[in-house]
Amino acid sequence: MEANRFTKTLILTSVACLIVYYFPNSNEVNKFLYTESSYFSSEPNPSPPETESSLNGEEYWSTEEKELCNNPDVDKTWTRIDALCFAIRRGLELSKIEVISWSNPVLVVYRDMFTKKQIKGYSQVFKKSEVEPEKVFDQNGKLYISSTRIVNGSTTPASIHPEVQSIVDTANRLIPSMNFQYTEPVLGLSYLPGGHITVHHDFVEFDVEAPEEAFLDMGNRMTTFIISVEKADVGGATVFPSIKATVRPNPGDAFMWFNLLENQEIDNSAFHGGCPVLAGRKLITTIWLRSKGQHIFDTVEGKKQSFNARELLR
Ligand SMILES: O=C(O)CCC(=O)C(=O)O
Repeated sequence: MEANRFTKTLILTSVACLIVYYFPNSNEVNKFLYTESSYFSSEPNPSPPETESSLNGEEYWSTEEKELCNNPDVDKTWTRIDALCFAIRRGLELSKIEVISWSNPVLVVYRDMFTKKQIKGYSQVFKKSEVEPEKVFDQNGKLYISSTRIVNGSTTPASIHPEVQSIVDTANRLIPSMNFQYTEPVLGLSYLPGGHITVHHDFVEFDVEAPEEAFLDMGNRMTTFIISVEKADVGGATVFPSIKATVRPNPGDAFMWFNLLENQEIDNSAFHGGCPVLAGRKLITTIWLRSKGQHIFDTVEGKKQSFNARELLR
């Protein structure tokens, strides 16, 4: 019954999105308002783990968060009534954009933003990089390995790797309302089975994490932009508990959200986590866009309020 409903919804939304994606009016934002669902993904009904997991760090996941990751009855992202897909054509390039959440926080998925060549290029760069377990800050600003963040990472700076520069250039071109000039070095993260990052905020607590002056200079992590490079066979979604949404991107897709309010204070709705990978490997690359140089501040009111996804459709 549920499967039939899902199949019907998937077909309807896929057809709707395909119409919007492939027959857009020239240089116009095309909208299609769904009556039922507008989010679709190749994995909306992930299989729950077959055995009781013995995940290192499982105690940091609430039951609700774990269910959002793995239980299709709880994950209703694909039925969100306000979600919309858009097709925006800029020159000959078509952006396929799914707005999952308009505000509190903004959550937007960009389907097929990157070519297979770009994704393969990134994979090869990461393979050759020196990868180490990710660390977190303790209360005194010291880095340590924690079971809240079980993932291997490596920075892959665009200034060194033309393959990474190509990815940054594409994102900058296809999201004109965001400025990719002031970012942290592009970070690759590889999750093996058992890998995960518990729910957290990307906003940097300057006093605890004691960053260098250059870090402070660019402002805080306004936006997180994540590109899917490899998808896990089971698990490995990204959850947003405040809006009960789960993103399950395919390689070549990207997604983005705002960590700051319009007045640059922390947006407390932007908590998120990398769900446990249960089989296979997940590889993502993260770009943190800092608030310095962002033209978006020219168009918003700068109030103590969450951004609106409208700003990303300009
Ligand atoms: O792996 C994910 O899906 C999220 C990654 C993340 O939250 C982070 O790098 O801080």
